[in-house]
Amino acid sequence: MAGRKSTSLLKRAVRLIPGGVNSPVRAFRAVGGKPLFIERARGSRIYDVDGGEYIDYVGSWGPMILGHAHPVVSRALKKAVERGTSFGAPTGLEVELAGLVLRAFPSMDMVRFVNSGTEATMSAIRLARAYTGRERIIKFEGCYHGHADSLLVRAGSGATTLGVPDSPGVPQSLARNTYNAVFNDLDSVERLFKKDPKGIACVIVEGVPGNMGVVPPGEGFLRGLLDMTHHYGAILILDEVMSGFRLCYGGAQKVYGIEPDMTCLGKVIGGGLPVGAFGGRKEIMELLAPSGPVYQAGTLSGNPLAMTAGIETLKLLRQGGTYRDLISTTTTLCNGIREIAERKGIPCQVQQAGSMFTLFFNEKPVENYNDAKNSDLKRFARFFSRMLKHGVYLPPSQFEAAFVSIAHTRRDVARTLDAVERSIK
Ligand code: HOZ
Repeated sequence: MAGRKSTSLLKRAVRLIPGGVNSPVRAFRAVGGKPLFIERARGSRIYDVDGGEYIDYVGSWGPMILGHAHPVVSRALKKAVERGTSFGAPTGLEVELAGLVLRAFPSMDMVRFVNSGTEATMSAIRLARAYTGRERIIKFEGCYHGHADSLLVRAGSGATTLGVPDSPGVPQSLARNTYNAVFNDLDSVERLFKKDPKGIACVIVEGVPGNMGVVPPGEGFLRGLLDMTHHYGAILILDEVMSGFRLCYGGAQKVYGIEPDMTCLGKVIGGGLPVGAFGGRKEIMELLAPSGPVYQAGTLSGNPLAMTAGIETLKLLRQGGTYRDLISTTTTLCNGIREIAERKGIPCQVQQAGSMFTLFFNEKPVENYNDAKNSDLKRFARFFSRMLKHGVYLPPSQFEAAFVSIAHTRRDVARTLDAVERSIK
């Protein structure tokens, strides 16, 4: 619950910043109550300005896979700060992180770093359009790929949370170039390709959607999508900004055994600093300026702090046993929640993908956006508030993923399950 200091900061913030926040979902509008203003975080815990301590399952919306303020990352960052925070010129750090990323994702021959997932998807689509000479794109209802104009059409995450999946301000002329298909439904994709077989540049899809809550792809869906996309001469862009290092070291493409033409990354590869990346086959990537004519640039792209945090994070993640433990902690938590809900007769689905999960208050498994929207949102809001009261900080929306880190201990899981026991009604 927001205390005195959070409440007073919010009062000031709303006068200075729209809605008092710099990204909408964190304003708690979907769950009621007031947002907590955070002062610091360490390991699995965050602490608000009123001294409240919470077990954190937001993890800055994904990046904090090592837990907050991991000592190895913090030490490296302190040293990097002393050497200068941005040069606007190439560094060895960019080459090192590029090497790590490309080794983890063999489908990518080359990669470019940007500052956010939004920049990554927006730039990947520009490249796909240039490569194919086509204009239209296919995305999936409820998938969210950042807030570039063409992608705010039936978008998930905050856009759905706030009831604006089609944002005002997006020109009709642009929105018309974005087709929406139904996730987990290849027929819905084929209908679009048949309607416009030579006009579609690319299909963009989240590796495992987390922005309508966690909705894993069904058996053969991603493989079928890749084959169909190629059949019609288009490009498949796998948006692994969220799923990238959350399922395993190598993302959804490794788990589901596909080689997309292009991949977008973010979150974990920046170790908690602002980073995005897009990459793919050489012949596509070499169209990018200055190798080729497709323009894309950024003053702070590849800056040494973000690169340092990313390098240290990936090096720690690649150590043997890390994912086994992380996923086992997540599975224990998800099984525990299921067991409590079942015992109490509460209809809910706990959907897990690696170290991401969502608890949907829904009678049946959630396979697409419509299913997700049919969840009991009021019950979710009540559950969220009770969990917060019991010291557990969950994403403040049904249409988001919760994230577990390697800093979450068995004791954290036990305390979280105790909070679930008291909160789920
Ligand atoms: N849209 C992001 C989550 N999928 C971030 C939300 C926020 O920071 O408010």
